[in-house]
Amino acid sequence: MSRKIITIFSFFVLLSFNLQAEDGHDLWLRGKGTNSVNVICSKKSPTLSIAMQELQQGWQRNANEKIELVVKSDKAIKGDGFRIGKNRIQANTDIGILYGVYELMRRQQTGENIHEEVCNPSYERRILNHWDNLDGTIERGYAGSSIFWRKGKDSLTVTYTDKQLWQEYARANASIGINGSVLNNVNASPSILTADYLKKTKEIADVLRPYGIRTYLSVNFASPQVIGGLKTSDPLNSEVAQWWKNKVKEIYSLIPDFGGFLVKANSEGQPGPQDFGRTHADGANMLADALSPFGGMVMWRAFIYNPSDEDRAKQAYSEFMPMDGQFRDNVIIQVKNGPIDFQPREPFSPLFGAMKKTSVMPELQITQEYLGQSVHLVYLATMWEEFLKSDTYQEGKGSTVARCTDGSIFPQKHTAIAGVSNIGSDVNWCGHPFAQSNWYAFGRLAWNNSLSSEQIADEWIKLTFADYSGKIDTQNSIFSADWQVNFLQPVKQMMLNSREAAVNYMMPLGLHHLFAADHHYGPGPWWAPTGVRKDWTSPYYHKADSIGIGFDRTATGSNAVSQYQEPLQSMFSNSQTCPDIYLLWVHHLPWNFIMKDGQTLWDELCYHYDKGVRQVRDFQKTWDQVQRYVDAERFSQVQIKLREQCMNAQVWKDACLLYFRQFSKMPFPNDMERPVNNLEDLIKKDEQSRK
Ligand code: GCV
Repeated sequence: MSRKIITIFSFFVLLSFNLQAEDGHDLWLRGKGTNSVNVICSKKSPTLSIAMQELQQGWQRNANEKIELVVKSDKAIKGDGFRIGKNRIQANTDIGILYGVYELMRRQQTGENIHEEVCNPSYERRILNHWDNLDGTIERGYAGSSIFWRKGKDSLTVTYTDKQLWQEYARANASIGINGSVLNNVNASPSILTADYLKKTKEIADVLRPYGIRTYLSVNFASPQVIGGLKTSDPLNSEVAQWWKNKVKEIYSLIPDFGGFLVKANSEGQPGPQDFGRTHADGANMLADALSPFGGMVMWRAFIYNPSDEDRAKQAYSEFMPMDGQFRDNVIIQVKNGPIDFQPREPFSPLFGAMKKTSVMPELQITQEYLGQSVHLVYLATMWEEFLKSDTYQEGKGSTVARCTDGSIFPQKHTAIAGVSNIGSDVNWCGHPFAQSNWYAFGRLAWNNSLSSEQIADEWIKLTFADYSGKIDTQNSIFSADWQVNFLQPVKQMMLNSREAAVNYMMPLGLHHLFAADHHYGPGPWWAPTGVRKDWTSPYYHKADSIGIGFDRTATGSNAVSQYQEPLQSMFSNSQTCPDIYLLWVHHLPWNFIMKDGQTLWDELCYHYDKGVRQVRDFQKTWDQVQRYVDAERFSQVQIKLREQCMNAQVWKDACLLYFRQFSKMPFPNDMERPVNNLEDLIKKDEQSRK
């Protein structure tokens, strides 16, 4: 190495060591104020005090500027929206003021223009669903244990540290507009409704309230029997209905602004109204009647499927469509974005836009259950943007999922959107430093469902990595051209490509659910142990055989396409017009099927897997090149995780291609990098890991 190179290298290493180590706990709220500000607010409340404090701690414009906070109703402002100007924030509610303050702070820190503007939320309720169990574990959680619950003798004790953490959590949520938290897993323990747990729930609710966050609980439909001592939980039984009424009254006496219940019923072994010969509508309406006098809501999940002959993708629509219009107006049906589950890619669930007389809300998954968990760098906003902008055609062209759920098309009494949280007790909350961007992006999209994933990534990178020392000429200032070109741009591009890369190396061209076992992490296209439900095995989904690959959901197969509105139905049904990204989700096609670009299906599949691995290798290079702009702690965390992601991507590619080649019997294209693993070893390793 030449002397000059060594000098340059040492300079950059030193620079990166000079950046203060960051553990990521401050999330996107690292910005510190540089000047004092004169805040004028005529009203007092805990929420307004927070708003004033945020301004005083974070003000980055001229010293001693005046800013007015005005709570005054204005017809142009909806719900908790606000009117923002350089020196004035007006809102109908106190929480609207707080949101306006966070918006102002964000704009100051990201260098975005501030002109007089009204900002209204797309959805009335913007909710995080925590799949936290009462023993502190988190179903599909990859960032430590629950911040709300723990096991052991002190499980119900509330400490100062607990409250401090809940407050930080509430602040982070409020800063991006999230206004609801479901505190426990949808696979709900009946104990959550016992007096002790309700008392603890009240303590949590008290901390979240000033930040505008309402508390919700997941409930177990069999609670009247399990903790109430009743003989049945039949929703049409008057004693059962009364039991729920009493329980709801008890909850509201502790938590006057309680949001309501989230229910997973008759799904994956959970109890529900069908156990008593009743319908989902019977169950949901009974709970809705108990909550209604207090303004509470029921979020009833449509995620239901049985090990029946009917294609799993069809079941939610088949079950729920006949009940459209039968639900009370304080029931909202919570529908996962995809008809099967939170797969790396699926078309949108056909229930969106189809249920016209029932409120429907999207459920997204922030925790990366099927997308590399807290190891893979996968920015999910591109996936959510694709979903929200999908045209359902239900009320003509332009009936996007976003417009079908946010009240623009159907006059829903309530509008809402939920995200399954990726938050845990890890210092950086989410495990992977970049997983924080998914929490951030969920909140931003819930507030404004027309934001682009690019804008959100831009904001997040600036807030998470830029320098807020107050000097605008530092290396990492957002105003530095060097920082913009050599850090912001490449890192943003990496984020924007990351979901497609994961789809490429995991399940391209519409493949789905190819995981080995219930861990939902590594590949297992072979995974089909005897005795396991068929719809929980991989071959059920890919259907690879000597002829071809893919799940036929056209009229010659399960006809799931019939659940979509025209022109989607026809477009999906024809393999020549079906978008490549959904091809094998809808069609079983021969290995030598000719794709739109003239390649055979087999070659195309190979190239996608190969590309996915190369994309992650490029992410590694990108990250190494930005070392001097990142503190050593976060830099090395991401670097280590990218290395693992790269090895995992290689395993995904090798496992899937080597397995499928047994059926295709076709050679790998010449210019594709060869597998480096062999299939028998991968299968053996997978089996051993489960012993
Ligand atoms: C909470 C998938 C997940 C389960 C989850 C379920 C659901 O099946 O693997 O862990 O259970 O979805 O959304 O209810």
